[in-house]
Amino acid sequence: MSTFTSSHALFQVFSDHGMDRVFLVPGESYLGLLDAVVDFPQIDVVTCRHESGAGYMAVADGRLTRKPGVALVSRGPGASNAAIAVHTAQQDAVPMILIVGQIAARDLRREAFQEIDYQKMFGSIAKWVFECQTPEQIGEAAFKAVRMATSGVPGPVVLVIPEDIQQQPVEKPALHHHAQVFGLPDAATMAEITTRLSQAKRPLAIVGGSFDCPGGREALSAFIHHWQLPTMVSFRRHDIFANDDPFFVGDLGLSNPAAQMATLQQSDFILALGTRLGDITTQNFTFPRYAQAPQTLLHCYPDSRIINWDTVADFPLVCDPVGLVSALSKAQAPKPDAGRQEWLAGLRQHAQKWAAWPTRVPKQGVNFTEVVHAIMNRTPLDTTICLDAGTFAAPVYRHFTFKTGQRLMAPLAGAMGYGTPAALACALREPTRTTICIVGDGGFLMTGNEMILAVERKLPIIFIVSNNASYGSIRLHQERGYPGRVSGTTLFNPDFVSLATSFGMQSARIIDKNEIDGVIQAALNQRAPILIEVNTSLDAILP
Ligand SMILES: Cc1ncc(C[n+]2csc(CCOP(=O)(O)OP(=O)(O)O)c2C)c(N)n1
Ligand SMILES: [Mg+2]
Repeated sequence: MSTFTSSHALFQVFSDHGMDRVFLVPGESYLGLLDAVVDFPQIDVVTCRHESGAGYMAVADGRLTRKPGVALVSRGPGASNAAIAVHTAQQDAVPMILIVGQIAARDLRREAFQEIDYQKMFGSIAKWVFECQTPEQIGEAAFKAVRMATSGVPGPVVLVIPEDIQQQPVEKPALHHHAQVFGLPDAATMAEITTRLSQAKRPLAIVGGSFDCPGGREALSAFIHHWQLPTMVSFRRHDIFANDDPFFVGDLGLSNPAAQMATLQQSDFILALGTRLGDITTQNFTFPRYAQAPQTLLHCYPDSRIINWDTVADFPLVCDPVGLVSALSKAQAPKPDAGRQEWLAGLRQHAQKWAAWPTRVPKQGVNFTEVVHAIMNRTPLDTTICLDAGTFAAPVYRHFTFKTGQRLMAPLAGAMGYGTPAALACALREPTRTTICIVGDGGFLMTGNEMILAVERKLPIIFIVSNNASYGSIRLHQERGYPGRVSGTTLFNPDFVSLATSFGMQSARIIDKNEIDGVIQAALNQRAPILIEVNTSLDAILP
């Protein structure tokens, strides 16, 4: 690079923070940025087909790397298409930076061609929205974006850069954000926690996303075993704690049975570790009960905004959950006690009953639960399962046993269209792992075009499309609330197998349950991108 420009400053800061990939759909509003990235060969530029795909890939990449996933989009139309990813990053607590090219600074707020005031547009879904006004601000804004996206509850930041300030000479920035350090509670509080934990007769740990970091799961597992604590995972965080562990007692999700919840209410000490205790995990703020639970509540999360907000804790701990459990693992724990064993056994019974595989033989088509069962039986430990939103995913959440090493990438936001881009981002990062994308016929046609990247980059992803010719999840709700009045939920579909062939991919179709095992195994063996269309039964999911 001959002259160091304001756009170089942006990529310099990103590069200095180990951010080595950007996802984009180009636009004339950020030609300066596109030009500058040429001078950063260490940054992989992934060209996408739709800004929602680029945004979702950035969300998945941010979740995997714990560094902000970056998407670059054009003003107005591009930014509008990317909004779903900003929303998903917020709901999923994932660090992400959306860069938006903007109309020239001199024309701001004149309703110029494709102008949007992004502060207003993204103000309530992004952690921070900043529109740079001068070239000199860009490097500093990039630094603050990294800091904002990754600290506290991780989340999305939107950086808006007018086209006429992208190519001015500036000084090279030297800014580096180090992870914030949170101290552990003082010795007296730690002693009080261990005393109360030793005395607890019916303790329960609820564990969440903060353990999704190197060493996090291991530290958590050591702590749970040391203190012999029945453990539940928070909403869609199934892979935080091994589901075949003797202390695993299920997940807190959308449909926990009433009998299970009644037993859980009898706990006397809840440790909410690294979870925001959101509405779904807490079963609409009933467990732990809003605003003050009858149980002793320890709530540990590295953001003071979360602690003592919806649910008041007896031990409100704004610190690193991994550090906390590591410290508590060193304290003296009580000997196994018959009462606690009985409590654990009761909770395990509830979880196992709920997770038992059903056998429902549909009138037509394949029961998709059987496909999920085959995937579970045949996938290795280094498998990443990427889910879209829809009923096809229900058996994964309910019945799939995630073992140590297996990973779940599911949109906490319940956003359709996430599965395919997420699988691509995962396979780009970890091409030797087995990556399986499970998606419905509805969600697949939202972002499925991005699948071409698997062919371009030779990513051995298995795309499994559950085709029930319906927005099945909504049809299910419709049948419950308005029986027999089908409206707006039936889908007329293309031939997905031919579609995959036209993309230059292998493809297969499952129309009978006897084909499931063979097709899944063959796909796992071939280590090349493949799409499997499953002729999924709709009546198997309807009431
Ligand atoms: C972007 C987006 N639009 C709409 C919805 C509402 N929604 C949730 S599930 C669903 C249907 C999913 O259909 P499909 O992908 O075919 O999966 P199925 O439920 O049939 O298994 C819809 C429309 C959503 N969650 N996200
Ligand atoms: Mg469907």
